[in-house]
Formats: sequence, C-alpha cells, structure tokens
Amino acid sequence: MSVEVENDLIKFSYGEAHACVAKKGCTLVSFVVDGDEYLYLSEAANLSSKSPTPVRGGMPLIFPAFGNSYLESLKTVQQHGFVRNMAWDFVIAEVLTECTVARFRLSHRQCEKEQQYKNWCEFYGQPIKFELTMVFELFPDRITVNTGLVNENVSELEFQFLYHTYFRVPCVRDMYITGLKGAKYLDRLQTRYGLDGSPMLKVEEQTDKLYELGENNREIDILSGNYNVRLTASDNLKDLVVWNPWEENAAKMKDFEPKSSYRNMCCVEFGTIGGTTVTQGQRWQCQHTITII
Ligand code: TA6
Repeated sequence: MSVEVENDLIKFSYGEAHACVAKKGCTLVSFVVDGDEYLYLSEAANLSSKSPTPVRGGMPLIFPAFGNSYLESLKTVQQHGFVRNMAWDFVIAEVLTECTVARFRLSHRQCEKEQQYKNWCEFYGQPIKFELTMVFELFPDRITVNTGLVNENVSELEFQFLYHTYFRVPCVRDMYITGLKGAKYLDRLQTRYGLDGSPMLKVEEQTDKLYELGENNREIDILSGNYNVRLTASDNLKDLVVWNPWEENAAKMKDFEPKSSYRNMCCVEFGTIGGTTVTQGQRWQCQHTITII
C-alpha cells in the first residue's frame, strides 16, 4: 500500500492493485491488477500538465460538452470540453482499511484564463462558478471513480459528461462486449439509429456508437481472453459510447502511437450525453466502477 507523487503523476496502490492519475485532466492513466494493465495509453500521450493536448488514452473526463455539442448552451465550447486540458489540484491520498483513496479538484478559478471556459460563460452572461471533484477508490480487484459537480451561481447549469475510457485488450477482433442487448443506439458514423439485438457486440471495423442504456443494460462486460472487466455506473449515467478509430483514423491522429495499436484498444464510455442540469447551490454526482472479473 503506497502513495507517491512524482511531478504531475500521483501513483497509489492497494495490495496488488496499482493506479496512476495525471493531474492533466485528472486522467486515470494506469490501472494494474496482479501485474496486468487494463487501460490503453498511447506511447505518444503527453502526461505533462503543461501539454496543450489532452492525454490520448486512460480515462480523460469529457465535460461540459460531448463532441461538438448540439446543445445551444454548449455550441461555442470545443469538442469534448476543456476540463481534460486543465491541470487539476491533487488534494490528498490516504490508505484506508479496505482501499486507497485519492482526491482531486478543479474550480473555475483555475479556468479563468482558458478561452473555452470563457466561451461557455458567454452563454450565461456571467463567470460560471463551479467546483468539480474526482475521488478514486482503489480496491484489490476494482477501481471506483466518484465525480461531483457543484454549481455555485448559475440558476440552471447545463452540461454533458462522459468517462472517455480507453481499455487495453490483447486483440480487439477477439473482444466481445456484453450487456447491450435491447439497447437503442445511434451509429455516429452513418447517422443511423438501430437496436442491439445481439447478446454480444464485436468490434471489427471503425466504430462510433452511442447507446441509450435501459434498465437491463446496467452491467457491461468487456471479454477479451484473460482480460475481462465489468463496468457499472450510477443510474444517472444513461449513455454508453463504443469507439475504435480503426486503421485509417488511427493513422491521422498525431498522438496515437504505435499506429497499429488500434488493435489493442477499445473505448467503452459511460456518461450522460442528452444534457443534464444542476441548479444553483446544488451538487450533481455520479459514480463508475471497473471490476476485474
Ligand atoms: O467518444 C468517441 C469520440 O467522440 C469519437 O467520435 C472520436 O472522435 C473520439 O471521441 C476521440 O475524440 P478526441 O477529441 O479525444 O480525439
């Protein structure tokens, strides 16, 4: 059990489970259990807090906008928001009886110089005062991420939210995702709607699907040889994105290395994309757990 701070990285462990969070975007960049790494991280990812680009890999946080948002209040905010670009504060890490806990925080004060934050504030005609917190709890076989958002001054603050998680898999073609049966989806590549009738989803080409999860889709498994994980989340995360850029698009991404590593990753991302609001003085929160099975 240990906690180490190495410049911009916070490394902590509990028994045979190890995690590492970069202050840049409060991005979980490594989750190792019994010697096996479960997150994909590009070899070209820049983990420095000063880097101008978000971390390519791990679990960046998408907030307040998903993609180029269709929501009026978020139209001027860049793709996937700006908090993944900010240097978050590391608050404290503690080894407790059952797990190791690490806490991080980002407030509007750290974002005042960020153009995308300013664009967001323009819609409300005032500086948005907010605080985001991320609390990681590392257990021997799982990691839970708790996120909180406090809206201090806007009567109704609208946002989208997603854990943009890149999972490492031995071979994407041999991977199955289960738990999506009966869920409606939007194929974002063809702007086509569908319904998943199959008990198992295979990813064998460029994929970008946005699922609307029903009550039978609350447990999603990624099954891939000996790398098997179960994803669960609080009920307010009703959407799930499955993304793999495949060969041609991986080649176009400067920070995606090696180019062939699209074969060893798949993004499976819990979030809320329809748009959620938090009223002034209130706290919104959500939770996501990755368990090794
Ligand atoms: O979450 C899937 C997605 O929105 C894809 O459409 C793809 O563009 C991807 O995220 C990567 O986005 P990024 O801005 O991190 O390069």
